[in-house]
Amino acid sequence: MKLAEKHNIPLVETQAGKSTVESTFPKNLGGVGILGTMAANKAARQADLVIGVGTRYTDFTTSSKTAFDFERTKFLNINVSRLQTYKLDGFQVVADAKVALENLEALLVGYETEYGEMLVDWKAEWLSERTRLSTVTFSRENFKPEIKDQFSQQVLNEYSDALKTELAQSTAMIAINDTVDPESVVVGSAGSLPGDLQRLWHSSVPNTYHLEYGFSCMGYEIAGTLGAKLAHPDREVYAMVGDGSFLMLHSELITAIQYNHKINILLFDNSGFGCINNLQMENGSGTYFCEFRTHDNQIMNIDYAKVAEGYGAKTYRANTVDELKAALEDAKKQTASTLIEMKVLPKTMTDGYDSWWNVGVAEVSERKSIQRAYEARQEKLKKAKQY
Ligand SMILES: Cc1ncc(C[n+]2csc(CCOP(=O)(O)OP(=O)(O)O)c2C)c(N)n1
Ligand SMILES: [Mg+2]
Repeated sequence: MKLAEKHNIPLVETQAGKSTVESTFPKNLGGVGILGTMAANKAARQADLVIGVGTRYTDFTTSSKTAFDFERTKFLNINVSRLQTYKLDGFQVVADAKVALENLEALLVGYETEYGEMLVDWKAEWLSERTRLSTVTFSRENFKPEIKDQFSQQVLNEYSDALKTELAQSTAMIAINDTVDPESVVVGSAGSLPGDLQRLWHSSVPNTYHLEYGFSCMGYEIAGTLGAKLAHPDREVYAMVGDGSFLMLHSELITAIQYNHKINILLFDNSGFGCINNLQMENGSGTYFCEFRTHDNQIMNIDYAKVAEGYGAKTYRANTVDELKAALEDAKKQTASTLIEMKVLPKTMTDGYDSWWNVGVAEVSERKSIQRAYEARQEKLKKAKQY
């Protein structure tokens, strides 16, 4: 923070690094890469030097090696793991981060980056985008551009009718951020939620954001939240979990009830593997078995609150922002574990900002849409750093 402040250096975050520095810190432009903010991705593209502090430069951080101007940008990698320092042909500094940064500070006396007021403007621009995302409303006639437009209006209306909701995921996410105590810990792992969390979640207290994004393993969310509770018995802990991840693994909810460690589960039910459905549809396959529909094509509306109630949790159903905020306030007062079920519309997660993910597409297909997606990927790969 000192270095960023003194020399006007933008600070961008990875999933593992988030909540090391408060979101309110003026030079903190938020998440970078595939799940990053517009502000952080702009700063990354314009940097001539990237100082990687403990980062492993995963595919998500580098937008599959397209996030930076590799012709020009150099990398200085500070890491306790020698292996990690070699990444992106970086200058290798095997050291403790704090010691290395303090040494760097001594060398930078009088230096200031050329970002100037741009950092202030980018941050302000992103905050207004975030505000816009906090009020996304579904419309029956005309869905707005912030809702991914892969499903037709008719299909979205069908979801709205089946799930009896008009709630957008990004709206719900920011409402939760506004309502839970800043010292509480949020835990996530898989689905579309990590993207919304990395872009939208503001941490104002250090070490309150815990994302398993090494493998993004579905089913980690509730188990990880129980772990966070054991580490922080005096804080509220919240699992951010999709319906797909919940179905895959939630048995630690029973362990939490059994041993009286209170956890809170925030279940975002969009009736499907939403992010995988996005990948299918963005890459020419169309929708393929990732919507939870019955044999006769009816959208499934599963009563997850009832499931958790059966285990002995205190449960809520919240399909509007007001219901959600009331449920969160009441959940804080409980001593037992809680689950808040939200029915959210598919395609209302946030989208990328000048980023790209190298997703495999079949090279051979009779489908024109897949052939086009394959060509587009090959084009994009030309711009990615090659080794
Ligand atoms: C153990 C495991 N299996 C498969 C995957 C691949 N995968 C990532 S997200 C996802 C679907 C998640 O669905 P859901 O939890 O409902 O989240 P949504 O995308 O709908 O927000 C799948 C199958 C994974 N990350 N982990
Ligand atoms: Mg889902």
